[in-house]
Amino acid sequence: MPLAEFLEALESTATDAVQAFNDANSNETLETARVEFLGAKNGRLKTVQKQMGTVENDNKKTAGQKLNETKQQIQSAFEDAKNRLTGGTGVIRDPNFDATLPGRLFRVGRLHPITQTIEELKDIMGRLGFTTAGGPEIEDQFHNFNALNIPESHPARDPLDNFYIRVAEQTTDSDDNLMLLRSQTSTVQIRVMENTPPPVRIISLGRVYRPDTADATHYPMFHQMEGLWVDTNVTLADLKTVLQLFATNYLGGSVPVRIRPSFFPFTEPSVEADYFWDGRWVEFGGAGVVDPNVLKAVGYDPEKVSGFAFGLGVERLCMIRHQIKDIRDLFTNEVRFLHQF
Ligand code: FA5
Repeated sequence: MPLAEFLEALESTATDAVQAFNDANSNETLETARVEFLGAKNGRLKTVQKQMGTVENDNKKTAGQKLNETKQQIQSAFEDAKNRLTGGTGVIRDPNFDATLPGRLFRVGRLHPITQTIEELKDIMGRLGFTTAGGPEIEDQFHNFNALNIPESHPARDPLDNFYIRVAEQTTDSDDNLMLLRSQTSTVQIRVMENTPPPVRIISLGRVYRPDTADATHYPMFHQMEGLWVDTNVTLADLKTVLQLFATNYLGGSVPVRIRPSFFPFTEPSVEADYFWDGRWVEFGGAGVVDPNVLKAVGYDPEKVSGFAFGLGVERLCMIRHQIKDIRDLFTNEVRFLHQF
């Protein structure tokens, strides 16, 4: 092919390409032009390029230079068109899109109210210096009972009050070895203290399981927030301060907190914590000063350190905040209910 003809073919390809890219006004027209001119197989530029082999050897250098210039010219016309259409964002705007129209709500998925509550509790307790710890939901009896000072004969171990399970690896039929779905997050206190020397200041949020009949305030699976603070000289007064700060942060304002005597095998003294809300006292959970036997079970010296622990029902906290009257509403997964949060 004579050089002049080759250069002319390049020239007209460039003119048509620039025109097509300038005219492109949508994703589709830009893509069509790209394939027509820059397509790797049958694009017009490629077709002209293939003819370079037929240009006389003496003219090949000139032909090559012009080919490169043309390539760059077409490529940059393409880039310009793309930037023009995407406003530099890489996303091509619909030419029919009218940014001046009023916005309409687009419903996307959202976090379950319990998940939202958990995130908020972590945030509040994090600001009070508590880090988050975790533990397994399938527990052994040592962590769910023994280490928590709950003796073999204690009614809390009753099969009617626990979901015992036999796991595959278990070789013996002895009930002593049965695992269980943890009935309280207090198990995590033990796991943390076993692995961490004092001081510890943790919370643990997770699911617990009890064969309770479902009613407006009970469900067989629910969540607890466990708290544990062990250090030199931590007292019941610190517990009350933390519960009070928590209540103020979670419920807002000055929510009265009271503690009543109670009993848990792993705390001494033990208390029940109530908050005054909506004209009545509402129970949030149990708490107390960690029993010296528990500290001993994890290798802590009760002469040197002391601490408090608490376990609050997350569903109850969530229900109070959002005025949910029935805990079962949280688990039926009715979309119209969930969309309110
Ligand atoms: C405990 O589970 C103790 N582990 C709490 C504790 C921790 C005491 C650390 C001392 C030191 P209790 O069984 O009371 O305590 O449960 C605590 C809270 O869980 C209750 O106050 C309630 O808010 C919630 N809860 C208990 N059972 C259910 C249920 N079936 N459904 C929903 N929430 C429940």
